[in-house]
Amino acid sequence: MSFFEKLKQGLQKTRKGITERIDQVLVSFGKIDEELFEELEEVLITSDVGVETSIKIISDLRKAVKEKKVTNPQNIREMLKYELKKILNKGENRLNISTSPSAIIVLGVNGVGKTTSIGKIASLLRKEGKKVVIAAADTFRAAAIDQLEIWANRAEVDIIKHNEGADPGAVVYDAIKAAKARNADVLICDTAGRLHTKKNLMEELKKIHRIIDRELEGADKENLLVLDATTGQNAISQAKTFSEFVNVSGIVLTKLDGTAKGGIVIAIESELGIPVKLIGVGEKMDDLQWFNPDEFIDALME
Ligand SMILES: Nc1nc2c(ncn2[C@@H]2O[C@H](COP(=O)(O)OP(=O)(O)O)[C@@H](O)[C@H]2O)c(=O)[nH]1
Ligand SMILES: [Mg+2]
Repeated sequence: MSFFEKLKQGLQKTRKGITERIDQVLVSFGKIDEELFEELEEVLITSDVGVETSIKIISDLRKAVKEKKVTNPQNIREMLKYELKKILNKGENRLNISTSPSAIIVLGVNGVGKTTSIGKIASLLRKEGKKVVIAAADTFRAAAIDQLEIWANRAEVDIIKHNEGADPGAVVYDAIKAAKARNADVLICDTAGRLHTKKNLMEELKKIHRIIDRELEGADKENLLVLDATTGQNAISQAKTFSEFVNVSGIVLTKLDGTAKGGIVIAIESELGIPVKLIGVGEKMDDLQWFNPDEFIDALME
């Protein structure tokens, strides 16, 4: 199956939730009037696009329809696609990891898909010819280390681990040493999603950053926050919380295959101003894809 077909399949629920409903609206109107715009706006809002963003998209659409003197509702489809692409094409969606080594720190609450995404990212990067080292810095549970090791083996990359309960900073320190010694291109750090308190968690993340900044001075660094698309607006508030403590450089949005409200991608980009860099559309190794806004909208609305 091609990359694009896979994306389309992964977005099947959202295609039903957004695209089919948009098409139903468009066929049910004989002419373009205010009510049509309102119904389109409602489809977007109820698909987690976010209220403000939905209003902005429809307002731009309304202007474009007026300017171009469009009268047939069927012509709105392409125009709406254009508006959706426009709102998504604002940030840099590619990872900034051009130095060797560079570092990727993966953050997020428990269960969103950090560990599995790390395996998938490692595999994507390895296939691009990069040498990857993974740091098992979620030392909170032994199972987390074992799980990461399984994914590292699947991705055929190296992993540096300590025992359960070890200092995550020490794991990262050792992993940096290993990355340098092995001439690795990218170091990817797993982190704990839950500690005894939020304060502990944030202190630990800051410590990991300090070690990377000191030991990998001048290296490119990505702080990828993993969010679960099925949690909707809750994902937005998680992003806001993490952003208070660390500078999140990109989002990995997982489980898009599990929601009809994939509009959350648009809300994240426009409300948070943080670019989505990868999207997850399933549990298998090749189910995590680089996020390309134009392809995403094409797959959603083709
Ligand atoms: N359907 C689906 N499941 C996913 C996706 N990404 C992760 N998962 C599942 O989410 C669960 C939690 O993932 P895990 O990486 O352990 O989360 P962590 O606690 O953040 O490290 C696992 O069962 C994953 O297979 C995705 O894109 N789609
Ligand atoms: Mg984990």
